[in-house]
Order: sequence, then structure tokens, then C-alpha cells
Amino acid sequence: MKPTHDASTDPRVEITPEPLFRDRRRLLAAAGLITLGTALSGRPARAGVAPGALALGPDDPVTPFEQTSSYNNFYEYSTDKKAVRVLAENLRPAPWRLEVTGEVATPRVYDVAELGATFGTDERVYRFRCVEGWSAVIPWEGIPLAKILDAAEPTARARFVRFTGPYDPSRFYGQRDRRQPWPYVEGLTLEEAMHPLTLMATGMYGRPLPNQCGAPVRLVVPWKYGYKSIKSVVKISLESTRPETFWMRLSPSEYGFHANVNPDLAHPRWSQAREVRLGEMRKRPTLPFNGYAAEVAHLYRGIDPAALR
Ligand SMILES: Nc1nc2c(c(=O)[nH]1)N[C@H]1C(S)=C(S)[C@@H](COP(=O)(O)O)O[C@H]1N2
Ligand SMILES: [Mo]
Repeated sequence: MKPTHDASTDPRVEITPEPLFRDRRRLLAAAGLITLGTALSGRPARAGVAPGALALGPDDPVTPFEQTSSYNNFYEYSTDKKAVRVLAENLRPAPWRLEVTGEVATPRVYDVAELGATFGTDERVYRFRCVEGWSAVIPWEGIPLAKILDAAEPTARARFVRFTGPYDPSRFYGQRDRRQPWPYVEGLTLEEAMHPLTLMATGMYGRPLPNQCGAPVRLVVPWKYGYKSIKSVVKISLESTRPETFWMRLSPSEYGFHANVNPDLAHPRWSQAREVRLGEMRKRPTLPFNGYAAEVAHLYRGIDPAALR
């Protein structure tokens, strides 16, 4: 089913940096990501939040590391989720170059190993919902993407952010499949990219990201289906037009640009109303925006949710 309305060109989802910057601290405080004292003082969040301090609650226990590190979507290696962990042993996460480029005043190139020292890292425990119907709760460490984008100074023409994964068919065996549109590409509106929940993760469960989970740095956008959270990012590019993503090119009728988690909007081949946590048996209801409606619903106010496939 084709959406009748293209939200990417809807002026209501256009970028409004001023109110966004003003609101960022309030949103962080609302999401419980910084203390009220920090919000009022305007100083950066203190490093070293106690592990577990940001846990979600009794209904959302952290998924065991053994589960989230052994059942992975990483098509650069394989479409077989249980094969990825072993195949990804050949990923060399250091040194790893991350380029920030495009519609920016100050293009940057980072060695990912220095990102934490440059920007500081936060700890975030997020729900993670794959479009296929499985989910997890994962404690991430990472850098809010907004900090990395701010450092590059987006120009007035920047409206979208395009993320690119690695390309090397000699190492990423899955890239030998020429029917897939390599490299993996994902995209966000600038407003989504600047949202305080949006993270560039460099670690999980208190350790560096395992190769199979997207070492050394991956995007995490907790209110969108998992395919938006691109692994092993090599390039972040600010763009004036909407990027075409890997999944839109592979199967445009099934995987859209927006991909907000929505229990009421079925995938063409299955319902999205429920999900199974890795390691659990019983299905549980899927929450609108994956449980982050209070933080992100305002980004889409007035837009038909069916247009946000
Ligand atoms: N580079 C890259 N990133 C990717 C993917 C991929 O195949 N390649 N798969 C996506 C999908 S569909 C999901 S559900 C998540 C899975 O992340 P996990 O294996 O760490 O749970 O990664 C996303 N990011
Ligand atoms: Mo997914």
C-alpha cells in the first residue's frame, strides 16, 4: 500500500532548529536523561551515571547480553541471524574513520576511538523493536548525535542526515549479493537526528560494541524500527534532499523512510500489534513510538501516521 501523502515533503516536518535547540534540555529532563539540576544549570550532563540508573522499569528488564549478541541482523555478513556473530569476527573496529560531511560549515573526520573523549558518552537503556516482530531492552553507551552534528555546523540548507555503512565485499561476504543495493544507507530528518534520544552508540552492557552489533559505532533511534539503526557507520552526511535508503531500494512497498514503531500500521505481510522479547515466550503489545510517544510524538503532530511508514 502506497501512502497517499509524502510526509518528507510536508512543510510540517520541516526543520525548525531554533525551537528545537531551546527545547533540547527540557526534553532531556522530561525523558529522565539528565537531572533537573543539570537542566537548570545548563551544564552538560555529568559523566558516569550509575549503571542501571536509567533502567526502564519492572516490565522492561534488560535483555541478557547473550541474547542480543547472538541473534543479529547484519546483512553485510549474512541474512542468517545466528551466523552473523561468527562471520563478523573479521570486522576490524580500529582504527575506524568516521566522516561528517555534506551541508556543513566544518566537515570533520574522526577516529571513532577518540569520539568518547571528544564529546563524552551517555548511558541509555532503550527498547529496541525490529520490524520483524522481535524486540529487546539494551543498555547503550554513546554520544548524542546532536553533539556530533553541532560540531560540524549544519548549513541552512541541511534538512536530512544520510548515514552510510562500510563497503568491502572481500570482507563483508553478504555484499557479494549484487541484488542488494550496497552499501547500507539510512536517513533521518535533521529534526529527528537532533532529537536528544538519538544516539551514536559505541558500547553496550558496559563494554565496546561487539562486532556483530555494529562495531565500532552505530546509530540508535529507539522510536523507529530497528532497520533505521544502521551499524558500523563510516559516513554521516548532511543533505538538502531526502536520502534513498537500503530498505526503500530493496522493497519500497514494505520499508519506508520514516519507520516509526506503530502497532496500528501493519506491515503488508504481518501485524505490528505485538512483539516477542528475545529470550521470552509470551508476546507483548507493541507501544506507539516504541514507548517514546511523550518524547517524540510532537515531531509528527498533524501528520497522518499511515504516511509515516
Ligand atoms: N549496517 C547495517 N546496519 C543494520 C542492519 C544491517 O543489515 N546492516 N540491520 C538492521 C536491522 S533490520 C536491525 S533489526 C538491527 C539489528 O541490530 P542488532 O543485531 O544489534 O539487534 O540493525 C539494523 N542495522
Ligand atoms: Mo530489523
